[in-house]
Formats: sequence, structure tokens, C-alpha cells
Amino acid sequence: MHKSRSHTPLDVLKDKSALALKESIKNIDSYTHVRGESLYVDDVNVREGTYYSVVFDSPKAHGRIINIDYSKAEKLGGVARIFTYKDIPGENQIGGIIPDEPLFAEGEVHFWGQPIALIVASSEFIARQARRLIQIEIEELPVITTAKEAKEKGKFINAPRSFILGNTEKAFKDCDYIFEGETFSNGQEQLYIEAQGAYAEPLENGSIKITSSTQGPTAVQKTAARVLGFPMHKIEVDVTRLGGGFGGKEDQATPWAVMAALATYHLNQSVKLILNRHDDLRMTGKRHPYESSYKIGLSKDLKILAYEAEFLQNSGAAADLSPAIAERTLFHATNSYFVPNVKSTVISCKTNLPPNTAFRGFGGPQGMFVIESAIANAAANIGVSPSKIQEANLLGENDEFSYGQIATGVEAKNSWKAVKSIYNLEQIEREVEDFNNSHSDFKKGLALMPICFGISFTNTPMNHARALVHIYQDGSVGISTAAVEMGQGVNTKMLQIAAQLFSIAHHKVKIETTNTTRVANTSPSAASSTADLNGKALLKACKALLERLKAVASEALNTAIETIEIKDEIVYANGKASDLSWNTLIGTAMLKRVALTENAHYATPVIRFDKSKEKGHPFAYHVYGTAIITTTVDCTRGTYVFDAIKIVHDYGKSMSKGIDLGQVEGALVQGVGWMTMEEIAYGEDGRLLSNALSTYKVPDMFSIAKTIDVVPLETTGSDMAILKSKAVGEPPLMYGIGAYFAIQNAIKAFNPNYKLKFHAPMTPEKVLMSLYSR
Ligand code: LUZ
Ligand code: MOS
Repeated sequence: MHKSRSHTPLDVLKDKSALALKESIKNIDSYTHVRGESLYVDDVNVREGTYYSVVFDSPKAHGRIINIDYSKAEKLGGVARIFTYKDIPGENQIGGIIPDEPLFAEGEVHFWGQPIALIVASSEFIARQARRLIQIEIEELPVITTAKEAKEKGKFINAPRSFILGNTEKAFKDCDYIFEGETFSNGQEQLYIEAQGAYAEPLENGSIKITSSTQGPTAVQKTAARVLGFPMHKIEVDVTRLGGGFGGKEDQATPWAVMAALATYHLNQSVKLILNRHDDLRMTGKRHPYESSYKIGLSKDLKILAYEAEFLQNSGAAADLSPAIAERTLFHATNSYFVPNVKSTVISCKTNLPPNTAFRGFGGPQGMFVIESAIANAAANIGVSPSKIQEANLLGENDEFSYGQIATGVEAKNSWKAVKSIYNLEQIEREVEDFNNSHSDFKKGLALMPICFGISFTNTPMNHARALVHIYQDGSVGISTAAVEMGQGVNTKMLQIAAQLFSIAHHKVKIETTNTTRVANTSPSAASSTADLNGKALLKACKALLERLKAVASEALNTAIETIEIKDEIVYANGKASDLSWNTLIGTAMLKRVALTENAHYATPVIRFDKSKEKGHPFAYHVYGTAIITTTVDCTRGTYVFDAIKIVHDYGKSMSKGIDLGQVEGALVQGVGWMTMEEIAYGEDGRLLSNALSTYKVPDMFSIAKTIDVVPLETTGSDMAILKSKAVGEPPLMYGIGAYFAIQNAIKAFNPNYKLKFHAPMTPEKVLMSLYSR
């Protein structure tokens, strides 16, 4: 791992930087994380008499419920009640984009793991025992597990969508090379360390407070209100932090919170519902598997003149976020390349898997894998290195994306050039070649992976946020925003923004929990946009307060407001320190009855998108970068290690270097895992086979690069990014796609007969088969 990241817990304890003014800052949660003191849902103090609950879910992937016998379970000592759809006072409906998903199954079940009932008892142990006593009779119906089969049978979530630029049909006529092919990328389990969960408690007059491990507090509030038939003001949702989300809690934290609230509504008692790992893996959706086909056309000089792709998205049994994820696949179908003629189509196919959902990248990676496969296939057939085709087609300033946005602030070529020179690509290439010439049982492979990721929710109306700032009369500051801390460090960034703007010490600022009664009607913390949207709102609120405080100082010091400045907690007038400190200024403002609270709202300017034309300017800006990935494959065993992953990444002007580097490393490793080892497996009967960490392998310390180097690309950033510090959450995941192609190249070096396959993940078994395929 990168040197600047490797600190021991002891260093964290010694680190006083968070208390110092102006010094760089570590994640403000690191201290309580290391000491095990950070609070999650399961750490909430429970009221006396709190009930615990377990979900009873479908043991079949598709069928009609003939009969359910709850009587034995209900009679078990300690069981309070079992709730089903019949107990829902409002709507049995949790679908956000399309109303096609019941909270509890009624007559039919559509996926293995679909919630049917909630068993509430005096302990979780008893609830689990009761679950085993429920007898269900299901008349089985045909099960569809793949997108292709769903398409053949006409099972869709919604109508297909296409993005079109130029005219591919005409352009293919001018191409010197045309290649077609098919690709598959599998799903991916989010595997947040903290499983899904919620704690609901009754307040006065029938109101309910829900503590939820959700990326979307408003989604939980709105859905709980819908299911209970409540006005939203009767539901309060509070989030301290998440032990990871990765998209898995953008929409799918909601059902558990709503179930707990439903039980609280009926029992007038607190109810806790925390899934264990097995239940979580079985019941929740994952990254969407995609079956795709493409046609790519190039000129003699390797320019991609035309590209067509059809993406079959395995959406699962309900829409969930699938339409939005499908849309992002189209937005990223040409990655960081300019292609003048594009036709891409996405079809959301309804299958009998749990509804697949958001996962870091949100359909973007699936789209990018296909064009990278098309390029690799073209290169192999033409007999050039794929990097030649990649390089020849990198996006340039003022190029048009297939969705009509004109690219500006483009860093595709810059990051490509930088990666080549900084890391001496020619030397790396020579080393790989020399190694391969001198070894027969191990082979190395190399791939370059450029990325381009659009920043903003693709759904324009979601791009806004609010912040609420209190300055307390002792000069300390409390901040609420819609941002949910899920390990990404957004609270640290919010703290930096306020401390910097007021010029006060970090310890004077506290970031409050995310709560719907303080900041309402929020978008989820997602789309890499949380720091941008909430940070901009926070900046606005702090600026308004600062102006107000400057007016107070101007009056107190009897000087014009323009001459006032606050630096390091001292008020300066005309560049000279006055005897007003931050604290006395706040005290003065209080005596003068000046409002020390501000609420601000930020909505991203400029962006727009017209769905009827599929054209517009949906993104505030794009993030770029390029990675070089080298791997060594053990040609006896089919195993591989990544020797080095070397990245040049466009941070803009990073406001929190340590946090941003952590995001790049974490996302990269997650991307490599998706492409190489994480293999979701469902049986033909729709049962999840990779249902434990013994059968679902994620990267560990030993499976990832011996070295990860990340060099920041010095760019001006974007005014649309918070303090010009570009969004960093999702884009680096897509560097991991390069890992797939590095392995392909190593296999090819061993087995000249090998025909490239584009079927991810490239697990050691597949590598072994490929090494010896003919
Ligand atoms: N969530 C969402 C996202 O609702 N819309 C998006 O565009 C998005 N993009 C990335 C990740 N989550
Ligand atoms: Mo997301 S994939 O919840 O940003």
C-alpha cells in the first residue's frame, strides 16, 4: 500500500492534527474507530422492553403461496407477534422509481429470500427459533435467473432506452475493421461490514423515530410513511454513521427500517431488526450482472468510427434503482473515448433474483467493461497492442458525448501521457517482455485502463442538498447536512469546510448526526456527489453567518465591514489584530440579538437532461485518470498476483489528501475484486450459492498489488466541485477493469492459441482453463 497511508493505531493516538488549526486533517472518525467507540445502529441504547425481530423469507425463487402456517411459531414462548402484509395500514409498496415491489409478499413470491413476514420476539434467538417453525407451501413457477432468458420470454422492468450519436449504420460502411462480440460481467456483493439494520422507537402521539443504517434517510422516512399511511412528519429518521454502504444502502436499507417501524406502530414498543450476514446476503440485491453484445468499427489508423452496444441488465424481481443504473450504463458506454457514431441500448430484464441495486459505479463499470472488451478484441485481431487503440481514441476538449454534453476540462490525454512518463511505461513493457521470454511457467500481463466518470445524479432533480449551521454562544459550532458518513470521510470534509471558512480550530466544530427533522427532503448520499452537494450548501450557510458576524464586528470596532477579516479566531480590522476574538465576537452577536443559525440550500447549476431526446448536459463535470496494471500468472495453478498498480488520478485540488487516497485505493481494490475473484453464483432454482464468505471471495491483503502508487494529476479542478476538490468516491473503482485485461494478456503470452474471453470475473479456475484451452 502507499506509504503515506500506512500508519499504526499508535500514530492515530499520537495524532493531534485534528485539534490544530490549519494543519492537515485525518479522518475525524479514526480515533473512535480504532478504539471501537464509533456508534452504529446496533450500538443504540435500547429502551427497556425492546423487541428483536427476524425476517421470514421465501424458500423458493418463484411461486404461488398456497398456505403458510404460523401457528407453531406464534406459540413459541417469547414471540410477541408475526407481521405480514395483512398488518400494513398504508400501502404494501416500497418501489421508489416504479411501484412494483411489496414490502411483504402477498399471493406470490418472486425471488428466493423475498420477505414474507416479520417475527417479533423478546430476543433475536427466539425469533430465529420461531422462524424454523413456520411451515410454508408454495406451488412452484418457472424460475428465470439470466437476463437473456428474461428477454427471450419478454420479461422486462420498463421500456428499453437508447443513446444515439451520429449514424452508426452509415459509419460502419467506412470502417476498415469491424468486430462483434459478446461479454458478461457478473454481479457483486456490496459486503458492507455493518449488515443492514434499523431500530424503531415510539415517540409521543404515535410518531416513530427510526435509527437506520441507510444512505438515504429521506427514502426511509418517505417509505415508512407510505407503508404506515402516515404524514412524513410523524417519522423521524436518524443516522449516525454506516459501517459501509457502497450503494447497497441507497435503496435497500429501507425495507428493514420500515418493517421495524411497522412493528413499533402495532406494539407501541421499540423494535430492533438487524440482519445477520446470511440473511443479508440472501435477501438483498447486488451489482447487476450484464450480458452484452457489441459491434465496433475502426479505420486503418485505429480510430473508432462506430460503436454499437446492447446491454442486457439482470435487474432481478423488481425495479429498485435499475432504471437509473441502466441509464448510467449508457452514459459511460464509451468510457473516456471519443466515438463519433454511437448507438447504445440498455434493456432492464426482469428475473427471479433479489432486485439488483446500486453498487459503487452504478452501471458505469458494466458499460465500460464492454467497450474495453471490444477494444481488446479488435486489437487482438488487428495484431496491435490494445493501448494503441485506447490512446488513438482518447477524449479531447470539446468532443461530444453520445448524450449531447460537450466535454470540457478533459484530462483523458493528460492523465494518459502522465502515467506513461511518470512510471516509465516503456521500461515496464520491456520488463514484462523480458520476463515472459525467460519464464515458461509464470507469465506477466500488462494493461492500461483510462477512466472517465460523470459527476452528478443522472436524475437532475436529485442534485440538491441543504445544511443547517448553529453557532452556539460559546463559539462552538454544530453542523447538520444531508451527508451520511459511511466511512468515506464526508464528515471530515464538512468539518474542514466550516473550520476553514470561519478560520476556527477543528475541535470547535462538531458534525451532528444526519436527521430528517433537521435537514429534510434529501437525496441519498450517493453518486460520488455527497461532499459536493452538501459541502456547497454548507459553504453557503457559513458564508451567510460570516457576513453577519462581520457586520457585528464592524459595528463593535467602528470600522467599515469591508475592512474586517477573521483569521485564526482573531478579528482583524484593516489588517491589524483587534482585541475581539472569535469567542467574544460570538458573545457580542448574542447580546445584539443576531441570529447565529443559518440554513442553506444548494442546487447544482447548469445541469439538465431531456429524456425525450436523450440529450442534455447531465454532469457538473467529469473525473479522469489512467492506471497501469501488471500481473503475474502462475501457469501451473491458474492463480495470479498483481505486481503493481500505478495510477495518475485527477483529484482536481484535493481538500483531504489522506481521505481521497483512501477512496482511490479502496475503490480500486473493489474494482479488481469484481473483475477477478468475486463470483456470485445462483443455482438454476434461483438460490444464492455464494451465500457466505467461505464461498464468496473478496480481495484481502495478499490478493492485491504489492504496490499501489497514486500520483495526483495537477489540474485546476472544477468550480462545480467543492473547493475544486473533485468527487472521488466511485471513479477509481473502474481502474480495476484493467486487472481483467492484464490477466488476459498474461494468458495469451502462455497460450498463443487462446481466444480472448470477456466473461468476468476472471477467477483462477477460468484462468487455468484458459491457459490450456485450444
Ligand atoms: N444514485 C442515483 C447513484 O440515484 N443516481 C445516480 O446517478 C447515481 N450515480 C452513481 C451512484 N449512485
Ligand atoms: Mo451509490 S452506487 O449509492 O453512489
